[in-house]
Amino acid sequence: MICYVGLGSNLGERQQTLRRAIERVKNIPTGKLLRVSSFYETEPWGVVDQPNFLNAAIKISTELEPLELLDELQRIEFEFGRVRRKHWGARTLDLDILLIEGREISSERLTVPHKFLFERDFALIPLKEIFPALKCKLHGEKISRVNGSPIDFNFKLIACVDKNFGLGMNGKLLFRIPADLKNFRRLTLGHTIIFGRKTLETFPNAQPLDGRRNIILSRSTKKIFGAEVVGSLEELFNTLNIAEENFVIGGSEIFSELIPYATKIFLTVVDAEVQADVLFPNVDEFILRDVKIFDGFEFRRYSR
Ligand code: A4P
Ligand code: MG
Repeated sequence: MICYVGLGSNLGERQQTLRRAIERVKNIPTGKLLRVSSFYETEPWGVVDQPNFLNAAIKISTELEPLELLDELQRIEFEFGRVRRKHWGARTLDLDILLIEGREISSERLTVPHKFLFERDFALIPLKEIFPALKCKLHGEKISRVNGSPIDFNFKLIACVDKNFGLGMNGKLLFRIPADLKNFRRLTLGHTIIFGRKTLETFPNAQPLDGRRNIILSRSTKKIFGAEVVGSLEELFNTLNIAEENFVIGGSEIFSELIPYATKIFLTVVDAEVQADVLFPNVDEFILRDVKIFDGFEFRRYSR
């Protein structure tokens, strides 16, 4: 099922809490993070003598039943130090199930759509950002978009695949097409490129690429001359600049980690079917905006 979850925090390091909670949702059994909203600074609704909230919304898919999902979300709230005290009171992390596609639920533990969803702009505005077809009217609550969501890094994914979105085989790329390599260089030169250690091995002499800020996302912290090494997405977010162009260039694991936060995808699709052991992740959450057809391949550009 497809589900929209609202996040709120008004105690502690709110931005870090939301970012980590969003990452944590990836570990829900069968859970997949599909899309993430901006972060919004909002005035408290209901009980007003408490600090401002930071609110956001995410879209996820899961094979769990709604109540099992609620259990998982409450477990995450608990891990983040949430203590249930005052109703509508201050909290480090609140996760509410806002909507489930095609489902309405009214039981003791769970009401879906969330019972106050259509009364609260702090939930509607982030939700509408990732679910533009939602019909709702707003109430003029004081809400401002603030930087801090991982989507603010404007990650651009760039790859060359075959017709079946095959990306690589035995640690190697499937294709080396001069026009594609030239396009890759043109797009990324002067900007930041983010990649995994196995992708480094595919570069000439396994060396970082010139003329770009090279950032390697890797569990091993072994130093690489000419590149920065970060050990986690949180560390990556803390070193990146939102004003920069941040290109994600592979491999498949890094694409999968960052695609929920990406705003654009540049794909060179080669008109061939080749055996592959790693695939580019599903692009269904993106809209194909532009296709340029050449002899034997095409350049595709997707965005949200
Ligand atoms: N529950 C029923 N339906 C749902 C659902 N769709 N999603 C039950 C999640 N939980 C649901 O929630 C109480 C019980 O609601 C849960 O045990 C679950 O079985 P809770 O999180 O323990 O208590 P709560 O959060 O204090 O109550 P509630 O009614 O969930 O409050 P809300 O609606 O979460 O409101 N102002 C701003 N600007 N931003 C905010 O994020 N949040 C609140 C809390 C108040 N004011 C706010 C914000
Ligand atoms: Mg709640």
